[in-house]
Amino acid sequence: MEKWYSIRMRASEGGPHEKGGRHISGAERIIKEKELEQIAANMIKRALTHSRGEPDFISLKVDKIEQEAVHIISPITIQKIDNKGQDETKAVLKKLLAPLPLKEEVLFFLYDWMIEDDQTRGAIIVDIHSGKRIDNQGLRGVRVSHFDWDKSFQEKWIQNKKDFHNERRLEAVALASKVAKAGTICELCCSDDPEYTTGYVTFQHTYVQIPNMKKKDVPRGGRVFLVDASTIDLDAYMNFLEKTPVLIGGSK
Ligand code: WAQ
Ligand code: MG
Repeated sequence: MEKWYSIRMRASEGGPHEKGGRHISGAERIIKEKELEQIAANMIKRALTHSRGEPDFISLKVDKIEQEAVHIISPITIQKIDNKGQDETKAVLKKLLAPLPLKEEVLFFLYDWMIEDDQTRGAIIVDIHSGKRIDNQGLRGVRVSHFDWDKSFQEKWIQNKKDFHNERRLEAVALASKVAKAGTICELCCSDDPEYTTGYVTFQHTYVQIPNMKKKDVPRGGRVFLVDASTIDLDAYMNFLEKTPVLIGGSK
C-alpha cells in the first residue's frame, strides 16, 4: 500500500506569522512518498521567489496520513462573469448573490473588509443572517488545510478548460471545492497578492471568477465563509476544513 503525506509550507517576513511576521506565501499538497523530496524543494523555491517579498521565516511540515481517512470529492462547477472595473464589483456581486438570504449591507460590509484585510491569515466564518463573525479565531482565522487534486484526475479535468493551466487557480478551485463540501453557503475570496486582481465567489456549488475584485497593486485581500449559524455544527465544520484530508477526483 502506498504511503500518503500532507506537506505544508508557510513563509513570512519579520519573524513567524504567530509573532507578527508579514505573510509572504503558503502552499500545501497531499502526495505520495516518492514525490516528497521534489515537492518540498518546489515549495521552498516558491516561498523564496514570491511577489510579496523575501521571507526570513519558512515553515515546512510533513505529516503521514492514513489512506482510509482521505475523502474523495468532486470539483466545484466553474463559471466566469464580466466585470469591467473595480468600481462595478459591488453591483456585480449584489446581482450575482441575489438568490441568497444575504442583506446588501452585510454583503458590502464584508466585501469592503475583504479587499482591505492585511491582518487575518485565514478565513473568517460569518453567519449569513446576522452578518456577525462566529469563529473566535482572531487574526489566525480558519485555515483550510489537507486538500489537493488527484493529479491524473486534474489532467483530464483541465483538458477542456484553457484558462485553468495555472497553479494558483487550480489551488483556489480545490480549496473552494472543500469549503463548499463542508456546508458553506457562500465563499468570498480576494487574493492578497498585489498583481492578482481576479477573485471569486462560490455559491450553489458553483465557482464564479470575478475580474477586478480589487484594484491592482494592493497587497491586501481575504476570505469569508458564510454559513447558517443556526444549523451548522461549528466545531465539526472547522475540524473538517482544517484537518480532514480531501482529494479532488480520483480514487483510493
Ligand atoms: N485557508 C483559509 N484562508 C486562506 C487560506 C487557507 N488555506 N489561504 C489564504 N487564505 C486567505 C488569507 O486571508 C489570504 O489573505 C486570502 O485568503 C487570499 O489568499 O480563478 O490567490 O492565497 O483566477 O492570496 C483566486 C483565483 C486566487 C481566482 C486567490 O488567494 C481565479 C488567492 P491568496
Ligand atoms: Mg496570497
